Amino acid sequence: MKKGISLALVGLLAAGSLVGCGSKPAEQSSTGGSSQPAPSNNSSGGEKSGGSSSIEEVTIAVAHATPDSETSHYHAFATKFKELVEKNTDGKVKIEIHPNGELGGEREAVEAVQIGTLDATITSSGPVGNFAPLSNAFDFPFLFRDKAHAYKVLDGELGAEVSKQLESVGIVNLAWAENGFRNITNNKRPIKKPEDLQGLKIRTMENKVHLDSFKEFGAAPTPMAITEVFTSMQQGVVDGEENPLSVIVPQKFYEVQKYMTLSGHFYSPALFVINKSKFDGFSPELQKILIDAATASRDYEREFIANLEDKYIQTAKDSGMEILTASEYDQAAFQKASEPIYKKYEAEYGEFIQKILDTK
Ligand code: EAX
Repeated sequence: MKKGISLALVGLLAAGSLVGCGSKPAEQSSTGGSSQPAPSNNSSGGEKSGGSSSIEEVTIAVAHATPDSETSHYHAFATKFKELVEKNTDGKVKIEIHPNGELGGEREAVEAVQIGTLDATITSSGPVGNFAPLSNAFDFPFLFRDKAHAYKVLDGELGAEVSKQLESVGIVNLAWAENGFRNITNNKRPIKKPEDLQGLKIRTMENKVHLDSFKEFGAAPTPMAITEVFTSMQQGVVDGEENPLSVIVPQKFYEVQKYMTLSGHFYSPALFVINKSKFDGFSPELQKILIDAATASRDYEREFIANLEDKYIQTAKDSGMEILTASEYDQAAFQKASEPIYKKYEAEYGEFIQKILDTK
């Protein structure tokens, strides 16, 4: 456990319950910024500890910028979280979901959580580096070997270190959820090697590592909030974008994109963040229920995406997209083109990235 994590958190995680800390005044934070809440030992997202009579009546607004359709991963997370929290508090705590980016894009939502005008949001790690720079260390090209590697890193000490940095700026990360391995789509041509991106206007998230990576690949990257992407592609403002299948298909990008390469060039984590002073103001018992529900929703959402992978691809195919699979594109060429990114950020992220690579 990294030194510096608050003793309260050690107690919370070790005891696997806040009851032991029940005597602690609610205003004390019971989280030291760990992103790895004690994994709930049951799928119900943690048991009600000692009944809900002592739970405060409160409504928590949760926003996300993805559709509220039945194949939308963040909506799956949010509805599972709502189900668990409302069940485990006997309805005393209400979760109000705001989908479809109705409260703005992801960077705006994280900013709103930070200043407290929004309680919580599910976001990709994309814009998070603007609040906790260390988060950008997760956004490097071809960094994670596979999802198991990503989960081990995110749910362990390295994820906790980034969450601790987030907490220092007023944002508590209750869980590292999943966005997924990102793929390139565009309207001009099949993308087999970096040269095929030459001159293409590719939308990226507001993330300096992603921007620099697509510059290195030869594209003309354009940072943009997800809420603008569909119309920007429809109007030709950008030629393409890159996203996991869990975004491309529910957002119906296949209606305005012809080509997709299953490049998996970045693994994109997601986070479920809540305003720190709001969270610290909750009773220890409610904090435990929220942490357990977030952990269970994280596991549920990861499985949800895995179960839909083939269906996402089939939907894109049936909608007329021309798809290049991972074995049909030149991954080695893209990895070679990524080397200057690692050199450029060696001083800032080199040590942390080595810890990620060393995580087996
Ligand atoms: O988090 O902005 C993006 O491309 C994200 O992948 C999307 O909003 C889901």
